[in-house]
Order: sequence, then structure tokens, then C-alpha cells
Amino acid sequence: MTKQTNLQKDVLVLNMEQQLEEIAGQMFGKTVSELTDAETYYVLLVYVKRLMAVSDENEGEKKVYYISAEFLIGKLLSNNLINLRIYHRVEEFLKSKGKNLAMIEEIEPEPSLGNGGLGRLAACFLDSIATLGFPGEGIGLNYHFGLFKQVFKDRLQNAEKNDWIEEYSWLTKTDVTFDVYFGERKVTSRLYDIDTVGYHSGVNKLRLFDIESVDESIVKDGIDFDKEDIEKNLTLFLYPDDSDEAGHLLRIYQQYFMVCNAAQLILREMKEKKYDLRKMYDHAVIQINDTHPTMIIPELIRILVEEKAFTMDEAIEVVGKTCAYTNHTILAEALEKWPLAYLEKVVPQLVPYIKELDRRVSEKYSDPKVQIIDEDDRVHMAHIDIHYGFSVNGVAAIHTEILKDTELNAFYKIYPEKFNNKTNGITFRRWLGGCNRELTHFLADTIGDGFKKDADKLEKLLEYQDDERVLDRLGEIKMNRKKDLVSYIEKAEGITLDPESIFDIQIKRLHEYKRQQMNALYIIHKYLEIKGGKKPVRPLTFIFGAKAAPAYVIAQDIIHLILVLQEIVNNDPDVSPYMKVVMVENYNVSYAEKLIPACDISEQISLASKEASGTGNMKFMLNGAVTLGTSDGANVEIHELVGDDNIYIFGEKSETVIAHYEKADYVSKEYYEKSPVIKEAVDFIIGKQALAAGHKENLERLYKELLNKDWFMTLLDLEDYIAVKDKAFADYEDRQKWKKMMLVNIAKAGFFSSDRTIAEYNRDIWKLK
Ligand code: 26Y
Repeated sequence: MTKQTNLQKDVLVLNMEQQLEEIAGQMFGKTVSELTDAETYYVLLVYVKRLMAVSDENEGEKKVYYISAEFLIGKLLSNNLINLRIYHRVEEFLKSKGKNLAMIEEIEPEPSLGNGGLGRLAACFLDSIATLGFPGEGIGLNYHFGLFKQVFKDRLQNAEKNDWIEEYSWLTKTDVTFDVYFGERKVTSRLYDIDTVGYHSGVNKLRLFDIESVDESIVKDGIDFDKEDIEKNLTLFLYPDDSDEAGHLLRIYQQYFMVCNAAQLILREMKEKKYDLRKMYDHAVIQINDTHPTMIIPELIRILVEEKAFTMDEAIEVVGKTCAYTNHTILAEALEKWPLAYLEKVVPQLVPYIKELDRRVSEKYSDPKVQIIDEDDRVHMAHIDIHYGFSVNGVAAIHTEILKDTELNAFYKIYPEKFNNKTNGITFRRWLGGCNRELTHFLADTIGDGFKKDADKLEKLLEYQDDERVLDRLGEIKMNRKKDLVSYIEKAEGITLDPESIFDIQIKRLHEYKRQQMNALYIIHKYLEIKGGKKPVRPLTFIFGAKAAPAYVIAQDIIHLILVLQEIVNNDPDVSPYMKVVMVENYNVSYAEKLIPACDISEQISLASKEASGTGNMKFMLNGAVTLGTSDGANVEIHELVGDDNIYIFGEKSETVIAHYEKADYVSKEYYEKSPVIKEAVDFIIGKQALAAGHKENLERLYKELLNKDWFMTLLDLEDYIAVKDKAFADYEDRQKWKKMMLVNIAKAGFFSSDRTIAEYNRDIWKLK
């Protein structure tokens, strides 16, 4: 943090125009006006990277290491320009050269380093950690193809490799390499960095490890590759298919590779700064993002014992005071349990340590629910985190309560002091400033720009809830975003939408618990109503975006059903003037940035107790959408903040749902037989029309699943969902009242700034200066 680097940065900012001309000359032998949009993007990339390289780093005596299998960072150009506070100047300069910055932003490929909420949360956290000036870094893997690219063919999802890394990219190759041992077998890693600059603040780093010997050419036919060739495949994909043993092993290889590198990086820094390892916890706190990085605990203990002359007791104590765990789910299938035999194969050196950690637990506690290694010799990764870390947090109030009361109750009884809640948040720099500039300017003009540093100041907007001019401007801005989205979808999907219709949007990973199938059943119901002559007052537009894990069969079937409905509804001349269905292809962060500002109704309809938090719900609210949701995850807190009048809540509460699971007394067929409305909608799935547009195998499988299993209780809430959704559509017609609801939602969104979340992590867990 020398004066000189500050000066260097100031000079670069001051001479922005000259710098860009110089880089354009060096890279392309052109002046800026002569550049294509693509060339302009690379010139900006090089300039911004230079700027960040000479910016101050956030420094301090203690640092947070956020280890995560996913960092869903999204495109970085505009975010970096915003945080460096030069967006406007760059935009104006480019305009003077006949260029449009928004169009140039489109050129950037989106990094494919995450799959959903957990990864996007990690990205929002990096932004807030840097913005609050905390020293911290993210540590993860540099997946070459990351999450697959989704392509629809024949109304089915196809997975293709997502080749996102270009010659010029935000990645910076470093000269840091480490040896990583899988038993006797040695591989060499290479560290790449991505600078993450805070808003009006210093720079931190995202550390992404790669393997030197990776070979992209082994991927054939979509996303197929030899799962056993670790040296070549280790960092190709995020969550490789684990439906066979080789896939399981590959995930363990990836996880160990990630944490072994993380441990070496952290210990190297301890040494460089001459910190006392016996006081590691005074200088480092490791946040373990779900169980994917759990092996950092035995790995650090192993290194301290084998290489740093710690006793086992000492190592366990120091590591235990350094590591904290975040739980993101209560779904059993997502709580990782690795067979001991697999760990023996991949990382035999860790097994004695895991056994010792298990032995100490079983010596103290007899309850089988808290053991690390169970009777079937499976290692419960979360149990390692809870016994051997100092903090366990859930990601929304209701989620943390469920962890304490049911899922992790046995642990809560042992360690009540470790449990704490950290309700998720989102970075407003991307999810307001970046994706809705017009709204941001309007808010700043109306209530001042204090909200940019202190999100709670958005509450000032409440003073304008009866101001017709403000309400009308909010309505106008929403209409502008809807028009933007309409032109984008026209180009991207070839479907024409009506901006005057109500935009009802559900975008998130495809999972049965999130209940996209319930939304689809509503659409069928509406379709049949319109066919029967009952037309909605205003046309309705139902938009979906979702990727399904390639091995998740029912999820694929749900996508198929939605695409079949899209086909039937949009091509039926009796119906299409009144409703449209679109499932956008390859939903990702960049698409979300276009969809969210254009949304009227935000679908957050998970089965109560199943969605740990959700963060899309927060992004929608901030952009003036009204939530239609269950009492689940952060919806509960949104409800408390905006009050009954500014949200649509339906469905059974989590206690009821949990009781159904405990008693195993939910029978979906009973709901089907009891209700003609439900029956009609479900039967449509295997009716003549659907079968003509879709595939029998997929549709029948889904139909049977709903009737005979319905593990996530779609039919339980369907009637209430229909009633409350119809009410929301009717209320939309009182335009002034609706705009007031929009205003209240925006005004109350401040709580969901990830700056608040990170301040809480720091206050209760990290304790950085
Ligand atoms: C099975 C396995 C390896 C696995 C892969 C990915 C397990 C879990 C995940 C991802 C989980 C995830 O994204 N969870 C979401 O985390 C968000 C941030 O806390 C929550 O808002 C959201 O409710 C939760 O589903």
C-alpha cells in the first residue's frame, strides 16, 4: 500500500483515453475508433487488468480464505468498471469513438466456474469482502469447461462443453506451482489469479488452481471423457457425473486437489509473513463452503503433525480454531458421505487422520448420528466440519432453525455455541447498479446515492409511496426493462413476447424441490381455462430458465414438459394471444441480469423447509418484482420485511411438511383423486396433445412420478398455488397499488445486501480488523 502504487493507479485513471489508444495500437495496430467491438473488449480488459494490478491490496494481520468448489462470478468487465468507478467515463469516451459499451460487454464470455446459488453466493461475498476492505481471498479450481452449456434439441436438454477460457482473459497465470500427492502419485498444480476489486476500495484475489497436465482434447461427444485419466481430466469439469465409481473418485480427486493446494498456499503465506503457526488462527480463518472443501481439516492436521512437529492434540486445536463451516442444504443427497474405501484409493495419506478424528468422537459420544465414520464405513464430511471447526452456520433464519431443531439437532445439543445464522445476501453493485442502471440513477436522484455504500438507506424510498410521479417512473423503468428483454429473447430464442403482458419468472437450477413442475401444472391449468373460454384480463408470460444435472432423469423430464408446453401454448391460435411460455436456453448469470430487472412476479415456490435460502428472490425484490412464494428460506424474511400486503405467500408451512416426512403419510394420489382441477392438469401430461408434441417415455415417467411418489409434494400445494397466483394476476390490474408494492419491495431490500451478510460473518466468525 505504498504511495507510489496509488500514484500509478491515479495516473492510469487520469490518462484513460491515452492508455486505451496505446493498448489498441499495441494489440491491434489500430486507433480506438477503428477497433471492432470484440477488439475493444480486449483493449478494455488489458487496461482494467493493469489498473487492478497497481491498485492497493486489502491488507491486515488476519485474512479470510473462502474455499469453494464454485465461484459463479459472471462477466467481469462492467462489474470492474463500476467498482473502479470509471464506468461512466469509459462509456462516454467510447461513445465519442462511435461505440456502445453495453454492446461491447456482450462480447465477454461468462466464466463457467459454478452451477447455482452456492457459487453465486461465493461471488457476491468476494465483492463484499473486497468492498468492506477486508483482506481475503477465494480459493477454488480453474475448470476449463466448468458447468456444461445447455442446448435444446428435440425439446430435450443436451449438454455441451462450455469452452470459456480465451487467450486474453481475466485469469493471470502466476509462477506458483505446488506438488500434490494422491498416495504415491504426484501431480503438479499451477495457480491462476483473478483480481476482485471492491467498490471504491482495495483489491483481493480469487485463487484458482489448475493441473499442468490437463488435456482438453480428451473430451468427445458433448461432455464425455475418460474419467480415469486424472492427470488429463482433473480440472476439466465442475461436478463430473458421479453415477459410477470412477465419477465418485474423480470428485474426491478434485476436492483433495483443491484443499491440498489451499493448505500449501495458506501455509506459504504464514511462513512469508513470519507468523507463528501455533497461532495460525490469529492470522487466518478458513470458511468451508458446504462440504466440498472439508478435507482441508484433515489435510492441515496431517501437515502440521508430519511436517511441523505438532502433536495430534495441538494440530487439532489449532486447525479447529481456524476452520468454520457453512451448510447450504438439508437435502440428504447433497450431504456428502464418501466410502472410506474410495478415500483409501485417492488419498490414503489422509485416512489415518480421518480414522483418528473418528476415534476421538466415538470415544466421547455414543450417538450414532454424530459419528464421522458410520456402520457402512462411509465418511460423513459435514460431521468432520462440525466436530473439528469452531462455527456452523445456516444461510437463512428458518434454515438455521431447522438445522438446530431437526437435521443437526444431535450436534446442536453437543455444541450449541457453534451454531449461528448468516442470512445470505447479494451484491447490489451487480444486481442493481450493473443490471439496472436506469433504476439505479432514478433511485439516486430520488433519495440520494447514500444507498450505494449503505444499502439500508433504500428505506428512504418509503417516503415516496404515495408520490404518483415516483410510482409512475418505477412503472416506466420496469416497462423499459421488459422491452429490453423482449428484444433479447426475440433474438436469442426466436420468440416474440408482449411487454404489456405480466412477466412471471422462475429461474434457478432445475430440481424437484424447487417445483418447476408445479408452475408447469399451473400453466396447463391456465391453458385449459382459456381453451374453455375463460380468458385472462391481461396476457400472461411465463418464463423459465434452468439447467438440470445431466444424470438427473426426472429433472430432464420436467424440462421436456416445459418445452412441450411452450410448443403447444405458443402455437395454439386460441390461446397464444393470452399467454406465452418460454424456457430460455443456457440460463446463466448474464441471462439473469437481463431477466431479473424485467420481472413482475418472482416465483419462489420450493417445498417449505427445502430451500435453504434462495438468493434470486432477493435480486428480484431489489428490482421491483413481487414475490409469489412459500414460507421457505429467505422468503420468510422477505415476508417479515415487506408485510402481508406486499408479497403472495401460499402453501403448507415447514412444520407441516416435516411432519409429513416424519410420519411418511403424504400420498400424492389422494390429492389427485380428490381434486378435479389437479387431476385434469396432471392427466394432460400424458394426454393426446402432449404426446403429439413430446416423447412418451419422458412424459409417462414424469406422470408416474407425480402420481406415485411426488417426493417434494407438488400436489399438496397446487390448489393453493393456483388460487394465490390468480389473485396476484388480478391485483396487477390495480396499477397504482401494484407500483406501490414494487416500491415497498425495493425499499426493504437493503437488508439483503451481501455487505450486511459479510459484516455479520466478520462480527461473529472471522473477526478481521
Ligand atoms: C452433491 C454435490 C456435490 C453438491 C453440488 C452442489 C451439493 C450441493 C451443491 C450446491 C448447493 C447449492 O447451490 N445450494 C444453494 O446455496 C444457496 C446459497 O446459500 C442457497 O441460497 C440455496 O437455497 C441453496 O440451494
